[in-house]
This record gives sequence, C-alpha cells and structure tokens, in this order.
Amino acid sequence: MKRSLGWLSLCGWIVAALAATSQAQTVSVDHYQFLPRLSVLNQSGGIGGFDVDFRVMGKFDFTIELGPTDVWPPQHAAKFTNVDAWASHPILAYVLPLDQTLNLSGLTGWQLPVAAPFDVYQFDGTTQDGSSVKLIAAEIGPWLHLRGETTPPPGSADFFTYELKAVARRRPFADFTQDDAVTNADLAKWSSRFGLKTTSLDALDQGDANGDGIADGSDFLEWQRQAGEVAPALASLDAMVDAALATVAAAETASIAAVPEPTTLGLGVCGIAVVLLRRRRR
Ligand SMILES: [Ca+2]
Repeated sequence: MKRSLGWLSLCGWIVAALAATSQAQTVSVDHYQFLPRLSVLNQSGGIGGFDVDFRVMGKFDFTIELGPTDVWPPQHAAKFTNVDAWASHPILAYVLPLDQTLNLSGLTGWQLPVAAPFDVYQFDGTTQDGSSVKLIAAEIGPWLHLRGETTPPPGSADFFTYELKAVARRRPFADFTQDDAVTNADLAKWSSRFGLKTTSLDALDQGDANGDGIADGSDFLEWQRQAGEVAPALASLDAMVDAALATVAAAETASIAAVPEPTTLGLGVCGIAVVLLRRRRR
C-alpha cells in the first residue's frame, strides 16, 4: 500500500514537472513606440472603392518566448502585448484600433531561420470579421520593422483589406520633437520641460524618454546616448528584410539536400589527392 502511494506521488510529481515545462518561458519583453511619419496602414476595397492611408501611432510591447522544447534548433515565439496603438484617418476624426483591424494582440509569431544579423518573425492570425492576417516583424537594432496585410474571408464582396508598413523604435526614445531624429532640438525641448511631471498627453512630447512620469536627469542621459540617431529610411529596412527572407528558402533547401555520407566524402578527398599527386609528378 505504502509502495503504491509512493509511485502515485512520483507520477503526480512528473505530471506537475511536465506541465511546468510546457508553459511558455519569456525570453524578453521590449517596449516600442510607432514612428507615425514612417508608419502607414492602407485601407482599400469596400463597395465605395476606398483607398486611404492612415497614420499609425501608439505603443506596444514585443514579447519573445521560448517555443516548444522538443524541436531542434529551439525556435522562439513572439507576440504583441499591451497594445495601445491605432491608425488615424488623414482628414476625418476617426481612428482604427490596430487590435481590431489587424488583431495585433491575437497574432502568433514564429522566428524564421534567416541568415541575417537580426531576428525576423512571421505572424499569422484572423480578425473578428474572418479576414486572415499575415505579418512580418524584423528586429533591426533598436528598430522594429513591421509589414503585413489582410485578406478578406473567401466569397465576401464588401470587405476592406489592410496593408501595414510601419517602423517602431524601442523605448526609451529621446526624440521629443517627433521628427524621428535625436538632435539639439530635442535637448531644447527637454530643457524647457525639466523637472515637470508628464500629463495625460504623450510622454515623449513632454521630454520624458523613459516614460516614468517626469522629465529629469535620466531622460537627459537617454538623449546623450542617442544624440545623432536618425531613423533609417523605410526603403532600406524593406531591402534588408527582403534579403533576409530570401535566405529562408535557401536554408530550407540546404536542410533538405543530403549531407554527403562519409564514404562519398572519403572518395572525394581520395580523388583530390590523386589529382594533386599527378600534378606534382608532371
Ligand atoms: Ca527630434
């Protein structure tokens, strides 16, 4: 009886341990802020035949988790959390919440096997109206480049489709003038706000780079670290991501291609040795 109880408790312990390992492990959480000048959500379609560019603004967190541990190499999963971002109509006073139009918080992302000095994630999901969403996110230095689109549910006639091209900067960010560059103008803005608490308005706009509610010395240090920084052009980011994505296909082909067996490898080495010997004799 005692022995069976012991076995039962061991089984319980193993089950608990397995449950614990199957829970996603957070690798990193980065805070980002959209750069509205470089971020556009295009809305097109509908019966009226709309084609409108909305400006994307707001904040979100980018969370990386360890994927399933039973695959090798281990893959990272990504998701958007604490999304407080929207797309603003160029003329009319209305906005599209990104969590609604793209279901940003509901997308699941996987790291792609790119041969590039930065990480690329592919996101998939569905919006509330049944449109499917595909999105690529690339973490290039402090910048997060996002591009993606929606496709309406099959057989639907009156639906909008959306295309996103956006750049976000990791926070803290010392661009207080919101011109995507950290310059003396930002220092002047910070000085004019020094010691003041931020209100419900945008924290950056009030000299608060780290978003702790006050424009103080730590925000000056951020400005000092980032002084001279200019946001990269959208086209150059696009080209980098294109080049990285092109290596995914190559990586997949390489893994499929057979690794030379020791015998064939040995024969190849023998062949080269024979050729070299012949050359030497000549
Ligand atoms: Ca600036």
